[in-house]
Amino acid sequence: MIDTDTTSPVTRRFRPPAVPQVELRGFWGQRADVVADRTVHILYDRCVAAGMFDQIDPDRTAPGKVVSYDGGLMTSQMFWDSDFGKIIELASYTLFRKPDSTLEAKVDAIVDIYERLQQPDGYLNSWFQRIEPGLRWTNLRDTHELYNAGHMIEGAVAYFQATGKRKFLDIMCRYADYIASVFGPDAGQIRGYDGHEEIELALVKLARVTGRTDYLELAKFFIDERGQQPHFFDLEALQHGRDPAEYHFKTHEFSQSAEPVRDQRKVVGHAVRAMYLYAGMSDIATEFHDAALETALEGLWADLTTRKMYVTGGIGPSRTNEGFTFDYDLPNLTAYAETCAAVGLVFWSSRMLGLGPNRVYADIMEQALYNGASSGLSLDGSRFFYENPLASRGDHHRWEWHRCPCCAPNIARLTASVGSYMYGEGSNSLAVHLYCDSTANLDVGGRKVEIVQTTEYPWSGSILLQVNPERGTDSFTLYLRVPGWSSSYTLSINGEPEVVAMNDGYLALHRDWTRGDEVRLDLAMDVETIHAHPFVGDDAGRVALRRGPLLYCLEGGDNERPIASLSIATTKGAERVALDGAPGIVGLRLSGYADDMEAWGGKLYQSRPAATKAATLTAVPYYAWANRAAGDMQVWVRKAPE
Ligand code: FUB
Ligand code: ZN
Repeated sequence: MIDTDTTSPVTRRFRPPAVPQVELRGFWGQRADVVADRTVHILYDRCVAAGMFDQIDPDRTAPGKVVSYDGGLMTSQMFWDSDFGKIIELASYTLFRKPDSTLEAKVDAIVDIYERLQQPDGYLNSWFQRIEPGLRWTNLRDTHELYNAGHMIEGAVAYFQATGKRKFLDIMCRYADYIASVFGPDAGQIRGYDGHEEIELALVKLARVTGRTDYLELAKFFIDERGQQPHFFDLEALQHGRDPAEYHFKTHEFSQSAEPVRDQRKVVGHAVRAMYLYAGMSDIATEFHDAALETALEGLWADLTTRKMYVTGGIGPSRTNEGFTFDYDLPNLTAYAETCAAVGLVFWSSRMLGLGPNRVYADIMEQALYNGASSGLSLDGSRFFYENPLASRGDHHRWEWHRCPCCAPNIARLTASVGSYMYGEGSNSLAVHLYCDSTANLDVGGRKVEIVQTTEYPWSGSILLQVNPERGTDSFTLYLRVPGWSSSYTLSINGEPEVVAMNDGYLALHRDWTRGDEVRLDLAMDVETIHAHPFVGDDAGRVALRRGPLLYCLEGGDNERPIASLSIATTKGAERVALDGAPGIVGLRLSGYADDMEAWGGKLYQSRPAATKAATLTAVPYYAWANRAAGDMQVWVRKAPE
């Protein structure tokens, strides 16, 4: 059952807690520490080195166009504001976790720069104020103007929540108010939207933190307008002297605007844009109880997760459009699977949980989070992947900086904010979506409840939750997710075994909770093999290894080479092992075969299969690959008959 709270200024279902409400320890605590100790400083320094401050600071000479155009009308320099927005958001989370006055002063200085840059009418965009003045709102299709605003709003909300400082939030409210005056259905307003979705979900965050429902209305306007005819981007091009037929990406599917969003059932175009749009749609469906949006989202979800998603939760196989192609097109070696796209899938799935606990969404959120998104950040927090292939010949390496630096701050801000994805707060219920050693201070319809999780998840499926209502005793429903990958589970409360009906993959525990109540959930966490749909040609005859939420892969450094010559015999007797050079990470050792290459010789073909010899295979979690010696890698491994 879905909770509603009619006393709230905006209609309420389940909402995520703010990041500072959840103190992470364990797996995500360690990752969040790496990001706080290292990544956030590295990213700030790289923004300095890339000359980004020269663009945003009105007291410096503007640098001109310094990043080359990448086809069409776009350069990543146009969205440097978004990089600052993401870095402020990231720094906010890390500052809350680890106060650092030097970092805080740096963020304050960026906020001061933006305050000086902001125009009297509220407009704020360093590209159109300093590099291409006079072109404000003339090419929403290509230039990321509202996308930049969205990321800066997200940064402002996070900074306010982490530090209590309002300055950036006020700046961004002024800008949002100005945007609301420019865009809308009335005469003299622009009836349009951005080519790169982002502002929609950001406005929902702004509405939730300020209680301003007009920001929700603006987000809904952008969603409702998308894909209407006559097409806004065609009208805009004509109005500003461009030929719509010369659009670089040829089709409005690229920006999910080929048809109105409520009619959409196929996931198309640029993957990150798609995820950000669906995330915004989910928020609006949650806030407005919009059944037509829900229907569209369910169709889009089915299309993505049954035909277009890698087993890692990576999405968007093609480099050409940074996005989707056709059904079951999931090549491994050439997978684009941009880090931001998997991060975006986490955003979308988490927001589907606003509609109520349902593991259909939480399972995919977890799959993308632990695998296709987390692979984007090195274990030491200093290097990044833009593309996340599922196989490598040893030539795919992490980079330190990219001329399109979107992925690095994206995976870093997600890593630092995992706490907010773990729970949903309802008016008379709490949902636990993800497990991790942690302490959360949550809100149940205005009442406070602390949840302490003690667990070694994801290495173990044993979870102890202590429930501590502030009132001493409180009555509400605690929803616990039982992941789809777990073949069985046991539940006990205060040591007494409990049998509770499962709805949509969640156990609904309704009772009078008393401070100190203990819930123990033990999830079976077996090593299993996954098979792909027969139409995924690359994966035919192959299996992927999974244990709990983690996908595994074989890396050259741990195995006989080349790993293409290896096959898995069985997962029976698979052992958990420590890995050289990856402390704290659980590897898997299992039995298999290696092709006998000496016996094969130099031939290219022969009329019988290669002879094989027994081999021991060692697998590493996919998120942790490419952190030790460079080498080849495969997620999908040939399966030998048992
Ligand atoms: O266009 C902004 C960001 O840069 C996109 O989200 C990424 O795909 C990259 O193109
Ligand atoms: Zn990216």
